[in-house]
Amino acid sequence: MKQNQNSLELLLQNACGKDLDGCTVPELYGGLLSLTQSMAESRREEKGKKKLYYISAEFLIGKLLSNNLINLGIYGDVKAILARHGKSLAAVEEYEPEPSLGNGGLGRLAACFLDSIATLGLNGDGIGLNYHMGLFRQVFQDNKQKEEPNPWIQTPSWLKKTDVTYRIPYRNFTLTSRMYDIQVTGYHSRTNTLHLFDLETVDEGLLGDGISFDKGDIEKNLTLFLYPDDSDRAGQILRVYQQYFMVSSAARLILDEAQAKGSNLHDLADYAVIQINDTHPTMVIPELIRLLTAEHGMEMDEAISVVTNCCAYTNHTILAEALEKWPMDYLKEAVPQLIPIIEVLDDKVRRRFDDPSLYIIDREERVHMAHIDIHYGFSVNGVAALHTGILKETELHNFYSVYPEKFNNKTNGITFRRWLLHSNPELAAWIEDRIGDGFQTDAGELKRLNDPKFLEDSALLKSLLAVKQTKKEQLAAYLKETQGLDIDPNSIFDIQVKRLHEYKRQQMNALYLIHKYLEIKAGNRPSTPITAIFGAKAAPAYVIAKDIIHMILCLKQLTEHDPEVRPWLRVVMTENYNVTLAEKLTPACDLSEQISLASKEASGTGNMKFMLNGAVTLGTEDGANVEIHQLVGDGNIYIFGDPSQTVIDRYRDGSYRPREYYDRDPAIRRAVDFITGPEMMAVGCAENLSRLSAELLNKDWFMTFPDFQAYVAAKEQAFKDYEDRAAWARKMLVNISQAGYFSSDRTIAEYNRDIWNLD
Ligand code: 26Q
Repeated sequence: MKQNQNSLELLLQNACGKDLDGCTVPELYGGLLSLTQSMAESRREEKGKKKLYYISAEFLIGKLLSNNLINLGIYGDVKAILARHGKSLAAVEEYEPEPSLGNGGLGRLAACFLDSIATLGLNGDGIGLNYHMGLFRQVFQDNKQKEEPNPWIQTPSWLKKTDVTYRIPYRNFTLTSRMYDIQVTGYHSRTNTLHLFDLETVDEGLLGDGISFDKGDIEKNLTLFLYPDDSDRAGQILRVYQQYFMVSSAARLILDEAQAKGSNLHDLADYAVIQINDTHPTMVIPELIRLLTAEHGMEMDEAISVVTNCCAYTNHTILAEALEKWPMDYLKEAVPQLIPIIEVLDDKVRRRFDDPSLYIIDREERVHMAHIDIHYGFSVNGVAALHTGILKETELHNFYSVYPEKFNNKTNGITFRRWLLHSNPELAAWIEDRIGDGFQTDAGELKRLNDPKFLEDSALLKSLLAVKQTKKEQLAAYLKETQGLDIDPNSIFDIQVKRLHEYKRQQMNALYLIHKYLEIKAGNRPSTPITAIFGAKAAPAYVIAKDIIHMILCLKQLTEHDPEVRPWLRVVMTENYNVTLAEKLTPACDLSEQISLASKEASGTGNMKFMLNGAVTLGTEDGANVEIHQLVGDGNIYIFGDPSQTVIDRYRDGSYRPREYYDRDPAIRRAVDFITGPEMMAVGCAENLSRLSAELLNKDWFMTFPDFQAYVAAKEQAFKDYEDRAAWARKMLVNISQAGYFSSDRTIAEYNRDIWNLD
């Protein structure tokens, strides 16, 4: 080890270009970056004929340095070397900018998958876009969300410019895409690549106020932003331009690589399998068909069948509004060359089936992207058992009837390297002391913790609680330092962090907090103080989501300034929730809020991260919560609320009237009235609070009222159970022991077994 450290130290010194003692944090960062890059490079191998291309509009990769050090097996050594020179690796980690190239779950999943693909030694690369600004930076002003640009590309960078360029044709002009590469290190394994395409003429000077910019000037703005606000036509068309830029570059790369390996393109499916991450990359299907026919002389029918045998589609949502349907007009304006192909694809469908729900082009001349994927791909998968079931039985039932063999489930997973080894080394060490380090590569080994010899050992349970306490203290210190937030590590940490969306029901959590606030005012104090922690960004144009943030921030202000309530209930909302913050919040959580309206959350992945870190879930029977419930059993999870079938039926018969619940239930009435009551009005903005209250009373589209009482009861039960520390620690341990199923290594092994078949 010492020998290793000595040679590593020399390498690092060389990479930094000077003695470590004299290095600043940016210099150490630069040195470590170039050292890891060259170590990763040496782990590349061209293996196997067939390659997976995971195409995604988002890769929410988070910071890379520590993850790479861990995967290369040198994290401990580097930390020790720096320490010997009086330097802190944590300071270098803090300095690294986070690439926020994703919105939420779908983007983070893509990043976890890349880690597992490399770790399992599979030949598979990611393809996406190099947005200059990641997802906006969120700041709070006057209890409201404001968006600021979030540039992340600095020198030095993990991005490597390549000499691969492609000409991308649009209706009126042609752009040149250039490929940038980021290495993807596997855990003690090979290195793969994330290819991010960019446009060199992008002009960051185009930025206006906040995150506004001139959407018309495609040549200057194409890759400027991740998902520019698409609430207007210009934004939506820009999205079409972006998607085509990504998939046309991808299609050319895939054909080039296959040909270089000896493919005659008729046998493309032996060389390439393409996983389409939601519908954002769907245009790769018509684009590949176009290239095969127009540039490689293949007959249309054959091209269609070749492409169909290469493409597999993952669905991540059943919310109708999130299913992409592009008006033909948009496509005509941006990418007219795809229109004849899409028409042929639609025509073939019409000849085969006389069911309009299966058509690609609907009566309003909109192109249903998911329908292209299902007809012209060989696999369709959902991301949790319940979700896939709903796709088969409800949302995509008509497709399932004609293509039952295409449908399959792949329950999501998370990489344990980032979400345990990196974010919670204390817990990883605690586990290793009990069952050895086999769980690092075989997550199923965690099951060995589910043993009476551990579950009944009170000293051991105490030490598990001590790890949790350490992580809570670390989080409290971090939030104090970085955001000026004051939280008490001796309180219960009740955490809901995820994108702000009505279906995820942060508003129901907020209604509970109002309820609790009023109970405390009435003298009903909890046994242990509660800290409710939120973290969430709202889409810039999503009005009600922003109103919900406003309500939470007002509640924060109220509880903070109320001496009767403050000792017992704190409400906090972390600013700019991102991967870096998630890594700090996850290990510190006691109660994990997964309270989406049943049937709406396709899977969730935060739920898995919390479980792995010994939090107990408070959730509905939705997404992967269903599988968590099955794995841990009734006693180790708090499940409440109407089941998905009840919800689906209620939507179908249109019978839900929120006002009836309001009139009937005094607790609901009291909480809803509070939103527009004098206390809230004194700290908040009447327009936002009234709009939110009216929305709940007149619409409540995601049915918070029907689940409210059950939610309050389940939460109170959880808080009560928390008091028996040994019993709670047992629940924590059962959760950790059953989390192995949610390793993305398992998920990726299943994708490979059932869909990709890489050797
Ligand atoms: C679509 C059309 C126009 C503009 C934007 C979009 C759009 C953008 C992002 C649609 C969907 C997304 C992202 C979806 C997403 O993150 N889904 C989540 O995927 C996770 C991984 O499978 C699941 O765990 C979550 O349940 C699911 O919500």
